[in-house]
Amino acid sequence: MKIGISCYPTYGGSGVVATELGKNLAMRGYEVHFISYALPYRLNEVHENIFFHEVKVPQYPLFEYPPYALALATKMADIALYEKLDLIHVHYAIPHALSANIARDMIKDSHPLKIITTLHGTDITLVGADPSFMRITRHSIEQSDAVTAVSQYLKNETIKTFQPRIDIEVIYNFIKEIPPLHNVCSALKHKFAPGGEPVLIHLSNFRPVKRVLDTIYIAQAVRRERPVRLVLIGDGPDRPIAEQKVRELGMEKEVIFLGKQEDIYSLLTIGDIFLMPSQSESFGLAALEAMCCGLPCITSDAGGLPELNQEGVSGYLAPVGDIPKMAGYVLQMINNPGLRKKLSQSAREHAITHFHSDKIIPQYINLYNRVLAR
Ligand code: GMT
Repeated sequence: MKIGISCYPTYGGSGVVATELGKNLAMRGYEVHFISYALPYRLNEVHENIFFHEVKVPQYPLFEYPPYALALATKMADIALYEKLDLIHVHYAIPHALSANIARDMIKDSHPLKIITTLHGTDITLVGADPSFMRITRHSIEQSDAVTAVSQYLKNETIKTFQPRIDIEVIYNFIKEIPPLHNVCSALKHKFAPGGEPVLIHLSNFRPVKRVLDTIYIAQAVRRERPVRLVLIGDGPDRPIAEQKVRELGMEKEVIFLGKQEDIYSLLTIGDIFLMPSQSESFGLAALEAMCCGLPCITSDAGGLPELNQEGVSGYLAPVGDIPKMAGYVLQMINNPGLRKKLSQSAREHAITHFHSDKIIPQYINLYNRVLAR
């Protein structure tokens, strides 16, 4: 089977899922063609079944807004025709699903092309629900041959917002590998927490929806009782205000900003507890990655997070913005190392049992086969 994959290549969950899915499919013998404006950030290995096609948008003085969706549609049609793609799997509805629709239309007399659309989160809850994009998002979803959502919550939101005339299947995010736990980067851990302080970790693209400031307030509340370190991985619009807040609170020694990083699995192993206090989260891939590195997670109870984070098994949940409750959970674990260790083991087991790629990827393959057999 030949599969096209389109996604945002930048630092973010939808691109990570698309890229890891493509890499896994290639390992299983499928030919995979990534189509995007840049090399996806985790597409960092060579494989005989993986190809990358860059979309270039010509600049022209008339184009105040360069028409990426059109250049993408043209590239998708070209690749589908010349490489004989069976299907194109797009991640994040806007604009990928629309571009795929246009591509399929352009080549329909010479080559059949099926479209699978995976909805990831803000393509439904924020961007797609905006009146400027609502009708085109519904249209793109309905014109797909199959649609998946990364949680039951996101499926429900999609139905509530768009009432699309197409079924939506839930296929959860997955973990690609199980890192060995003894591989802790101990030199790094010692550098960040020289006195053996517990290390809290947060990883995100620092958009307002992630509530990065809450992680700082949690660390501030915890340090009133116990010394602690907070390591922040990632970058984005809220980083400057987060840095400013840390200076205002005089916590420069306790809060470490690492910026964007590639080797997430190694970095996660230096942590003791993972924080995800998001305002909204359709699934929470970063928390899943943390769990499989043995980090209990303290998350908000927003969106699809309760489908991932199981209270008392993989960590704890609290209402959005409830800093005292989240800080209380951190202290509970810090003060009771036996509890933290037990949660560390059960979080990892939970991640591996329910969200391993061997369980999730076959669900996508099964969907591809069903769509192609229609
Ligand atoms: O919807 C977004 O914010 C974009 C997307 C991304 O590219 O970062 O994140 C979403 O997709 C991930 C992968 O499916 C999910 O694990 C994240 O929960 C989800 N983010 C939100 O819903 C905020």
